[in-house]
Amino acid sequence: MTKRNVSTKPYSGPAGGWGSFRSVETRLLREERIATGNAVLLRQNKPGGYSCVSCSWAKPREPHPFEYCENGAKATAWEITRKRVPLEFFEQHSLTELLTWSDHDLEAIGRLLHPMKLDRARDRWVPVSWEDAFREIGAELRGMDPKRTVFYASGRASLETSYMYGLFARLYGHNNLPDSSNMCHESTSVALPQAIGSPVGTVELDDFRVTECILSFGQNVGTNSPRMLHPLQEAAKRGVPIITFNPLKERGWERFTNPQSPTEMLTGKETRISSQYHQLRAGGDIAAIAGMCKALIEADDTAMAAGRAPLLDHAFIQQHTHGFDSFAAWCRDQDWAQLERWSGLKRQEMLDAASVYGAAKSAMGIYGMGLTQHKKGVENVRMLMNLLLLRGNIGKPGAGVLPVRGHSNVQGQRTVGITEKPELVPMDGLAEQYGFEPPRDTGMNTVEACEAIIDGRIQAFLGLGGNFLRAVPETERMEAAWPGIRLTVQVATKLNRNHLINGQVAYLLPCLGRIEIDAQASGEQVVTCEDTMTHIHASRGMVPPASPDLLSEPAIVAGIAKATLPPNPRVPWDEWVADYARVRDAIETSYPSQFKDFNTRVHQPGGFARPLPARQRDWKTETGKANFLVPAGLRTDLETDLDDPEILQLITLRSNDQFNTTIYGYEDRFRGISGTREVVLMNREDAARFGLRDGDMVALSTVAEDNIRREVHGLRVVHYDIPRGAIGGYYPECNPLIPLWHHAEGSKVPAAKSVPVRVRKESVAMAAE
Ligand SMILES: Nc1nc2c(c(=O)[nH]1)N[C@H]1C(S)=C(S)[C@@H](COP(=O)(O)OP(=O)(O)OC[C@H]3O[C@@H](n4cnc5c(=O)[nH]c(N)nc54)[C@H](O)[C@@H]3O)O[C@H]1N2
Ligand SMILES: Nc1nc2c(c(=O)[nH]1)N[C@H]1C(S)=C(S)[C@@H](COP(=O)(O)OP(=O)(O)OC[C@H]3O[C@@H](n4cnc5c(=O)[nH]c(N)nc54)[C@H](O)[C@@H]3O)O[C@H]1N2
Ligand SMILES: [Mo]
Repeated sequence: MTKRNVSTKPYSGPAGGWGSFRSVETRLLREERIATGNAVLLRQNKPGGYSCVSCSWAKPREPHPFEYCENGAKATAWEITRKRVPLEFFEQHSLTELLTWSDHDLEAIGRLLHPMKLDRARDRWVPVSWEDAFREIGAELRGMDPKRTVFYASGRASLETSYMYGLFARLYGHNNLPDSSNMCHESTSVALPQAIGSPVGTVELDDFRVTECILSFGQNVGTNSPRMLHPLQEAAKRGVPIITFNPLKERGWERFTNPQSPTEMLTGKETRISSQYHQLRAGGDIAAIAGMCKALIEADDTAMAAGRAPLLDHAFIQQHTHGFDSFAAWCRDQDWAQLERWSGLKRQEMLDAASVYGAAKSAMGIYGMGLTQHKKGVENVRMLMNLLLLRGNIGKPGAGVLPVRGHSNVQGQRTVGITEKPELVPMDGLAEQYGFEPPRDTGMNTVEACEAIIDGRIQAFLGLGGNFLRAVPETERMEAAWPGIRLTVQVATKLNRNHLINGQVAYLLPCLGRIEIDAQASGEQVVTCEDTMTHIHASRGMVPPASPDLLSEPAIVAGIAKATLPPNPRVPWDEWVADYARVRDAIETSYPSQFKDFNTRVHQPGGFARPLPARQRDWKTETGKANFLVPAGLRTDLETDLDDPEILQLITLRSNDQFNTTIYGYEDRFRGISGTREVVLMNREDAARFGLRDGDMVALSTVAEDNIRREVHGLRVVHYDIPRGAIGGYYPECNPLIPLWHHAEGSKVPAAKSVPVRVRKESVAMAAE
């Protein structure tokens, strides 16, 4: 393990700029891929090229010369690295020893090359042939109760693989298909159908060109979807007001220098992104939006009474919505003192935001985990919809809702059946297409799967990518319960902590990554993914596979499925693996309206959009209208007692140098934190209150009444611009603090953005590193 220099100093540069350029080149160098890397990156997110394996941001019809960002480039370098993990590595290192390695060091050893089986007695991974692995996994699964098995998907696998995986689960006999979305935008998938009858965002890239106002809530653009900075910058240059609500000053929402513009790079010109930046309380969004709605509704009342032009879109409300009167009454009843208390904003700030929003003919609402990962994450999203509906901001140019999805195909996986909810899957169609009776009962989502694992009810866990144990809450109890599972199978590209903690019988199956050439019987294959704007794109691998021993994800899913299920001539696993276009035909048969002419349209530049009724103001809700939905109260975080000065609210964050549990390095450049992830970001006044200086070491412990001890030690205090009462720490290091039951009502997304904790000074000298 390398020694790192720790430094925590505010960063003055913009998002993008030279910092971004240097970062890309360093990473390619580190993965020994400078020449190939730069050539490969030129094909990223382009027609005929491959889709970035990082985030799910839209891929434009007419791409920029370099349609990639700093973090997309890091993800590419990480996948096409020249570093390899030979079998000797696993002879040299026991799994118990590897458990002491960091997340970064585990993945940094490079690409996994060979299928392996756990040798429990020797505490090591040992080689196994693909045939034996499939046969043995199949034999295990055949002896189990399908309802006691879990098939997890992480969000990166293609539409083709995901369709096959979901079908395999149902042919086998269960709907236990939790996915990373259960920890992410599930609050969106629950709230948007209630409000507008469509589960996904409605904004298109073209809307950025004409919008008159952009509202952003709880999303970190500079780190998590940097390519969105291009349309944001264009909008900002047009003078479009951008209003941001975030407890932290995230650099991407403040200012940006386009690293692809020679002029901007040479002159150091920055564009200011947000025209208003409101550092609200963590969990203050319902109150902040309620304040804006109240301001608009009351100003509209006054305007109407005086015979002036209204502020609300009454024609839209009349024709297209339901529940306006009770929502408006609720808003009028709110008290400014309470709104200020729960939002952490001044009344004037809410009025300022409302008046700019109220003057714009069109507006879009962008959001991320800052809304979804709260106890009231579903209400947060519904509240944003209420605000948009007041002015008819849906289904017209420049307007709409834009949840920024995470993994590059997480949205698409749901589209083709990765879900525990049978009502979202065309079960009758599948029954007819494949001649079987699919399970109709609701399966387990992520939190429910974790509960079942802790209770010892799960016999097998299959992971199609991801790092489940590291991503979920309640780390300690989950790690303790995991070996109680009989069979665990992980399909992965790189080694992670979940591969060190295994079931009694375990397999680690290495697969091709999306950037690699995938040659099958019919030739080189393309795969497809859906971006955050419901556009479906083809992706063609372009570098040779890390090893000839790797199989593609469709081949692995088919291999396990064939070894598990009785033969069914209607399910041509081998033909599908030989030619993925045949899988796309099958998808089109199952989802005829979504995937019409799939194999033809997939090569269209910019991809093709799935039909989305809400874009046409066609509301697939129970009322047949878009619904205003009154929240239960102003609070999002029911556990935190604001009056108890000892309790702080922990926000778990991503750094600029990670993709979820994949830790590329230790440079959170925009936040000025370097060389460590073991930190707590703390308001100076809070720190003083607890007698803590910058650099002091502390432990955090969760406040909960269930008598379970949850602690994280050895964190270094960093004085930071964060509202009083809130602290920031990194995910996944802080996941041991999150109780499993601390999740959003209605969606069960872990409430990772508001964990009530206490802080305690530790005596350890901080100079340890
Ligand atoms: N480079 C990179 N890209 C990624 C990822 C990655 O790890 N690295 N992860 C991918 C995935 S799977 C996802 S889901 C997305 C995640 O991308 P984001 O949705 O941006 O998620 P987070 O980084 O968790 O940060 C959420 C933001 O919410 C703010 N916030 C916290 N609490 C509140 C609150 O109560 N109210 C408001 N208004 N704001 C709040 C935080 O300060 C932070 O800026 O990014 C995807 N893209
Ligand atoms: N406290 C806290 N917890 C969180 C969050 C948070 O904000 N705070 N965010 C949540 C969110 S939004 C998400 S999406 C989850 C993420 O949870 P996951 O999706 O489970 O985790 P990742 O870290 O994205 O998975 C990384 C692993 O995927 C494997 N991998 C990479 N590429 C491929 C591929 O092409 N194929 C296959 N088969 N495997 C591949 C590699 O082995 C790598 O180690 O975490 C959630 N957990
Ligand atoms: Mo996510």
